[in-house]
Amino acid sequence: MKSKKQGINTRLVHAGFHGDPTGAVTVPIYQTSTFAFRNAEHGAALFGGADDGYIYTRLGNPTIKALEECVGELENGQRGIATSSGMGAVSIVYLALLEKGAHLVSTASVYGPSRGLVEKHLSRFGVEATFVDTTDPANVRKALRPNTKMVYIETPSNPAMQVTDVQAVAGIAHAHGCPLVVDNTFASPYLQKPLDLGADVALHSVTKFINGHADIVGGIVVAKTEEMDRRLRPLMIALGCNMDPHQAYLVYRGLKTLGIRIERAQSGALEIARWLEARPEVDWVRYIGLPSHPQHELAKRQMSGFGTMISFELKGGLEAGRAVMDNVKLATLAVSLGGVETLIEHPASMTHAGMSREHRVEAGITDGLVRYSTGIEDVEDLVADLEQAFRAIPSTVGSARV
Ligand code: LCS
Repeated sequence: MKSKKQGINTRLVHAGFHGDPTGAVTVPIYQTSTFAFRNAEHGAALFGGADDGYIYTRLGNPTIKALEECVGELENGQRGIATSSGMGAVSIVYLALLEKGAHLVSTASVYGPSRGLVEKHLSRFGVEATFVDTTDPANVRKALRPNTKMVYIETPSNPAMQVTDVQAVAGIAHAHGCPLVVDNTFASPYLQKPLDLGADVALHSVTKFINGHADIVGGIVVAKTEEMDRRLRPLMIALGCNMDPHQAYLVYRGLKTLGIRIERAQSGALEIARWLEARPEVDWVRYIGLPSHPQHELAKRQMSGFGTMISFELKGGLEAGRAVMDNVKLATLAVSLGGVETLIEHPASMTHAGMSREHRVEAGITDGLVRYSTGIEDVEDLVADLEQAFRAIPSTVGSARV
């Protein structure tokens, strides 16, 4: 009984698993590279598509398929296409939907390497890109060119926390005859369903919320239609950026608790964001659940919650931010996000260091921006941790800006 009408937490626990011949109650790890054919005719039938069984793990595997079906169902799309990393998912989409001489329009505050892949690598094949502030959909319309083949947005964006109106941008992209791709990593399918809002493709770094336990790197792409799936899936197979069965098992296991993890962490995030906003040392806080966030109303309409990510800047700028990052004891100073453990990092010198300063500033990533990924620890402990770290801000930095 696994209908799409079931609640999201029911689907998180059950979707993708259809039983196992051994009676296992969840999907086992089919740790095998290849699958035996019953005879030569069977092998030929599998390759010819007359039999949809398994051939070779790069092409498909029962453990990976369980995860792909589950995420596909959560996103209300086709079965997902699981990849070795989130960048694998981004690569598939770019390579499938762009061609020599093509142009794409993308969010300026996109994850740094998603921009780098176009500017440093695809540019060698004549691909051009325009990065704009997609919080104003009119900027997308203005950036379109006759050779624009794809609109790619990240919402909420990493780490500027800018929210883009998916429905409005989908309308603009479709009127131009090109697909809209949404990096849904920061929201997860629990909080936002881009395909329901008009996007053609949703993708994730499953390293983050979907897995949620900071123990694997992975990605997934979900197409809205069969036709789009037929454009994308062959790229995963050809590039060889498939997920591994053990990796898929861990992600599928982590995914079951996505709802309870997000509900808990986002209630903590709201408290921490309010606490930060009230502190005299803080210059600004960007949490989409705060009414002060410029796209708070839009986020309320297109998401079912505000998530767990907070960006803030201290009045003492980078120097003060460093003091906090060096003195937190419960939050861990590390990149990545979306796990059960709270992480803190400095995008300008870490995750987004590969971007030029000009591009970072354009994307809202100021030198002093600190990113905080709220975990599921007790919020009183997280606040106490920040409070003691704030005491380490040298009084000499005062309100000086770096
Ligand atoms: N998309 C977004 C929005 C991301 O935040 C990341 C990784 C990726 C794609 C790529 O996924 P990966 O290949 O790493 O699985 N973001 C990271 C971050 O903010 N810190 O470390 C990685």
